[in-house]
Amino acid sequence: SAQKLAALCPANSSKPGEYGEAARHPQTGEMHLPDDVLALASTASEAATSAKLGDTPAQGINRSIGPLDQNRADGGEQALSSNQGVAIGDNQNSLKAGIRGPALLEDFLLREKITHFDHERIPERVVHARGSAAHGFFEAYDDLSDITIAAPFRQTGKVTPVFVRFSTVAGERGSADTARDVRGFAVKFYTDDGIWDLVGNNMPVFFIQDAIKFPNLVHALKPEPHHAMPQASSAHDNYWDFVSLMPESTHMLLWQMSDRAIPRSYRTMQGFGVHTFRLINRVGDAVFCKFHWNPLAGTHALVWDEAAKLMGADPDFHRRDLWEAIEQGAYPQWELGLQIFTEAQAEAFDFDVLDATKLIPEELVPVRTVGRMTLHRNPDNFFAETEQVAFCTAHVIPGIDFSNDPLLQGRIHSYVDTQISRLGGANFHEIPINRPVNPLHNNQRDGMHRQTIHRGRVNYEPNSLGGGCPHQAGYLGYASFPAAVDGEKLRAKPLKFAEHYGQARMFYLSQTGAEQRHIIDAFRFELSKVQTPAVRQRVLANLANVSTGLAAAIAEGLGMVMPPPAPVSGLTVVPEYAPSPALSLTARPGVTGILARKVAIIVGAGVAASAVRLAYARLRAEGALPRLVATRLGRSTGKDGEFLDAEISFEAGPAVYFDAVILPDGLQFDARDREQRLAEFLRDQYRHCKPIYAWGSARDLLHALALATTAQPPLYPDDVILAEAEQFDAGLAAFMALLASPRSYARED
Ligand code: HDD
Repeated sequence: SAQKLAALCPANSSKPGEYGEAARHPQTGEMHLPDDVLALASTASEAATSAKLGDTPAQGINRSIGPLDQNRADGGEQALSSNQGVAIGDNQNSLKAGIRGPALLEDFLLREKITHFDHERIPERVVHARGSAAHGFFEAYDDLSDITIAAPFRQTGKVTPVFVRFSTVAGERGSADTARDVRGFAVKFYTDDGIWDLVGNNMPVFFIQDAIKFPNLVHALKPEPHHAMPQASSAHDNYWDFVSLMPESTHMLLWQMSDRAIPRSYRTMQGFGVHTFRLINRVGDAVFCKFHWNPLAGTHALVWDEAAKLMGADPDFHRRDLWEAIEQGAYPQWELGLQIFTEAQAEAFDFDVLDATKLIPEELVPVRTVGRMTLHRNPDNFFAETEQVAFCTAHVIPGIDFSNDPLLQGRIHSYVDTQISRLGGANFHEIPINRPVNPLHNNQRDGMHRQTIHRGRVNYEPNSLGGGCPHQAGYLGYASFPAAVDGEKLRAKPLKFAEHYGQARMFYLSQTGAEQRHIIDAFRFELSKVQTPAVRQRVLANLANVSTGLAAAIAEGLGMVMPPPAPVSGLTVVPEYAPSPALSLTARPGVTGILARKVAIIVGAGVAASAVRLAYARLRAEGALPRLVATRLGRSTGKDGEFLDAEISFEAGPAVYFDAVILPDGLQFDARDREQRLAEFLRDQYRHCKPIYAWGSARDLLHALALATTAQPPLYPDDVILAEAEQFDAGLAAFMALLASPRSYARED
């Protein structure tokens, strides 16, 4: 029955059942959007777009998983078999000569199984090895065909399937998610005109200006070669040695030391294409473009102490968060923004748009929002999809072209090349997750692991024996923009590339006080791990050109005397940019309220159980994820005689798992909590600047720990809400409003 099926399926209705009868009929790739996505789509300002979406026949069809169907397998109610389809009668005992005798060479079942196991691993990505991914779709708000013929923007409401992989850069495949690091933000669009990969990061600038430096950057960043330490961290001598000798990295270092490097969730970070790209329209006109992804859940970060604790408490924190949000139907969403500008405009900027260490302030070129991406389906299999997906900057489609950014130019080569060794040959495009959803025909043949069975005798072009097919697509094919090129062949860079400090300073001055403080703390932490004083000095000397206040504060934390500023290239003057408010994380509070926010409600004997249930229900109704946390699992009786069943204990659910905490009336320290985990829980919630709500007698707990001020509503200067028992409702409403807003760092002052 439908009910039985629903019970077997996870909460996310876009996911097929995995067990029993439901698993035997995997859903087809023609996946229609679940109602809840459509409901999400009709939120406030986007109502008009959603109405338009309703008109398109393509609506809600995620064809990216269509090609995966034929490869998806479920073993439910099936017998074991070998790779050759031979049924296996005994999977526990190898074939032996006599019951206590040696194993026989002829045991082909043993040998097949062990051989396959021996070769289960493939090389991990040389960077971005640690990642998590999901399926989804992109919907265009407008018809952009006056600007580009790129398929996803061709028509209002156009839906294009996507597969998105988020990652850290430095750590190995099994490293912790919350390391301080740049995050990868790679989007594969399965367009009508082929695959388009937008392989970006969560920061809009990069460390270096030319791809030829990339191997050095990565060698310096990765664990040092003699002892393979540290893991997933830039806090070591080699890294800071390299970047201190590379002043062009200064701007990126400010981003890397900022809260951006410890996002709260993949769902709450921006993405950027970084480079300048070109968009080309039907008549061949081109404009320059930068790509921005803005999360509808707002931009939120962890604090460092929390990130560090999470590395131990849950190394999969971001992976789990993404997975759970999608399973629960709280689909992560981003809007795509374009900064569009002409070549003539670009020439007037005092930085070079081909220099990936520079961004274009939004005040200079506004961001036009052109569509929205929703991730609504977790992969079926991590290896087959998330591990084998191959993103390549060379994958562009008609309407999108490169600029001459020397970093991008090198990337065009690197990604295809790396897949050849990582995925075992030139046929990686045939791996199901990498296949385009439109048909492809060419004369490329053979090679390792070829899947396609080409028919016919003709494997060349031009031909007459095959009727001239497959033939050139002519004007319908990909056309590079005919940009004029002249000059000498040389190894050099443009003059504007020589200026390294102006935008770094703009970024620093655009941060709030708390954000600036976090940057200083991060530099202090990283540099205190650097053993070589000369390296620390060089970093400080570079930073002195950004802000003497910043450099001096770091020096003070390291117990160092400020060195003189590093010499600045005589070829340039450091421009003074006005602060750009859009560069602060506080600029994007988000529109999805408390969706998928995790709230701990601490329970135990004698609490106001009915009110707890009410709070639980209200939070659930708004899309938050409350959990009842206690010293021990199991049932406790409230002061009103109602029962509550604790879902998780303090050991298994430490404070860092949650975005906020509620302390119900009647709660007391539990004598069985000998390690004082509740106190530790509350101190961490406080230290990490998360909302705390206590009503009735539970306020005493906070007073006992000196965590509550005496401020009265409506002023809660440090996000600790205290309410009388009878004001539970008003307190809860104030708490939920805080939960929807960015953290307030007032407690750090
Ligand atoms: Fe890169 C992976 C992003 C510069 C060479 N890069 C990789 C991934 C992301 C980025 C998100 C992971 C893709 C995935 O999830 O599979 N990389 C960037 C950005 C850059 C950048 C935003 C600068 C703007 N990268 C860059 C340069 C080079 C590379 C300059 C080489 C010249 N990147 C690679 C690579 C990787 C990679 C070695 C490793 C695994 C892979 O490609 O598939 O080819």
